[in-house]
Order: sequence, then structure tokens, then C-alpha cells
Amino acid sequence: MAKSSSGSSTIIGESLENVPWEERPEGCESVVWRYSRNPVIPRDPFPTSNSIFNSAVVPFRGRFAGVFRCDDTQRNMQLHAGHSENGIDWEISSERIHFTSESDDPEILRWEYGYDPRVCWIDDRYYVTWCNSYHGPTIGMAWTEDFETFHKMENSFLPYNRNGVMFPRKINGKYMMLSRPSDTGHTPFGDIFLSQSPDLVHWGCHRFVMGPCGGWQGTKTGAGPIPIETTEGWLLIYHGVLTSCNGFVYCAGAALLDLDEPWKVMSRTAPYILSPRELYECVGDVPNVVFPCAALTDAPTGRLAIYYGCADTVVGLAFAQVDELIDFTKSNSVV
Ligand code: BMA
Repeated sequence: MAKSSSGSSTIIGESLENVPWEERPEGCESVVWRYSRNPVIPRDPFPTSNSIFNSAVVPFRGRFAGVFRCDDTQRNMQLHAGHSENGIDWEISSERIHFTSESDDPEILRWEYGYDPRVCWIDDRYYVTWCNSYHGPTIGMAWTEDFETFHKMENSFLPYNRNGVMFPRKINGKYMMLSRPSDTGHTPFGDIFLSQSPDLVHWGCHRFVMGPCGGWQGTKTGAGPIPIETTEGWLLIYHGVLTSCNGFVYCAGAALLDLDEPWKVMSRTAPYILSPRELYECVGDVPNVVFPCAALTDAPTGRLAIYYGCADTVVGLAFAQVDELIDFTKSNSVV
């Protein structure tokens, strides 16, 4: 088993004693297991909500906060802020996030819809990335300190692009973000690329990271939660898509990326680590989708809580031990 010499987990990070957690159920042999009371967030906690899924949560002032994808009853895709004492019971604002901007340029706030947020703590604030429509899907970015005021920044990339996922610190002096160039609609292809920036505004030095490689990840791939730094590399949980005779099927896998050159994939799971099986994952507005967007970790224990969208309708929670997931990734790798 991958362990650091101190005997604690391989996670390079902080402790989060109140990370949501449930032990693996007896008889369960999978490396990732589901919360027994899933879905952890229902589809309609307020009357104008059609669905809440693909959402991002982080530790915040001893509690938890997040940015949630809420599609409303007009089926507009919106971002809403939310708070939780324990990471399980959430209060999600019924009012969508209204972004502010310090810039005089009205283009910054031009925004048609938003979905699939990620939230990343870097330096001294939280950065939100999401699929922001600016003449088509691209990566929007904003920062917040309090989950009340969100300051919109420049769009990171040209259309069309999705699944913008930041690394939680600079690497070799550069901010880094994963993304997945796409097309206007339900893209039938998808490779993950890495882009680098000196200032979180200008992005370049693009590197290929990974693309489809058969089976459950045979059509497209996209980064999931913020990568987790470990002594074994960056642990990336990602989604992979298979085209079945009944449409796309979204599963999740794991990869280990080089710590200093994170476009280099050291290992990557041949089997999925989570696939649509439970009713709430197979039945909903878009059937057969598990779509991880956030992960909480407790470094001393190696506990990992994964938040994932289920059937584009509700949010699920699943657990793993980071060191078991790393071992699984290495010993079942396609690379
Ligand atoms: C992708 C995105 C996700 C969604 C998935 C399955 O293209 O739109 O938000 O969960 O399709 O519908």
C-alpha cells in the first residue's frame, strides 16, 4: 500500500476532521463506496428548482460552502451558493449568484448560462471555474472570499471548452488548469489538456494530458474534482464516457499525474471506479450519469469524500481511502 514514511496518508494537505465519512459497508469490495443516504442533495429544495447536480463544495470557516449547479423550472442552467454545517445537510440559496466585476468592460459580465462549477482554494481566496456561455460554452472564472460576493474574471479560454479544473497551487511558478476543448453541443469527443498562466488571466503553454482509451472511457474524458496532491503524484478523478446504443454513459476513473509536470500521466484506471448503478444514477433528466465535481480530504486519515452529479438530477456522495485508490490506480493502470 502507498504510505508515507510517517505512517499517515500520502496526501500532502491539511486535516479536515469533520470530513463527511462512512466506513465501507461490510461485504463491499469496491475501492469507492456510496453514502448510505444518497442522494445527499435532493433535486428541489426550493420551488423554482428542477434539479441540483454537478456541484462543488469546499471547507469554509470550519463548516462547508459550495457552488451548485441548479437548473430551474424553466430549465435555465444557473449557479447558486450554499452552506452546510456537516457537508451532508445543505442550505442552498434559492437566488442565483449575481456576479460583480471591478472592470469597466461590460464583456466581463456578459453571461448567458453557467453549469458544472468547480471551486479551488488558491493562495488566499476561492476561485470558481465553470462552463460559462460566452457565444458558446467556455470556461468562466470568478473569485470569492465569503461565498456572498463573487467577482467575475476574464473567460479563461475561447469557446468551445468545458470542465475547467484548477490545480490548488502554482507549479513551477505557474497556475495550472485542466480543460476539455469541445464543440457547441453534446460533444462526441473529448481530450483533457493542461494550460498554464502567470496571472490567472492569460493562459497558454497548452499540453495534452489524456484522451479516450476504450471501454467506459472510449468516447470522451473530462477532469472532475480539483486534483489531490499526494506523495505519489496528483490524484485526478475524472469522468469518461461510453457511447451505448442508448446514448452516452458517464462513469468515473482515477489517474496519477506527475507532481512537477502534471500533463504526464503516470497511471490511469482501466476499470471505472464508479458507474451508474443505483436508481438515482440511472433514472433522471439524463439517465446513466455519474459526474464527480468535488472532493474533500482529511490528510491524516486519508479519507476522501467525493461529490458527484447523478443522472443530471441530484447530488451523490461517495467515499474512498486515498491510499487504497492510489494502489488501485497503479495496479489497474492502462498506462
Ligand atoms: C455533459 C455536461 C454535463 C452533464 C453531462 C451528461 O456534456 O453537460 O453537465 O452532466 O453532459 O448529460
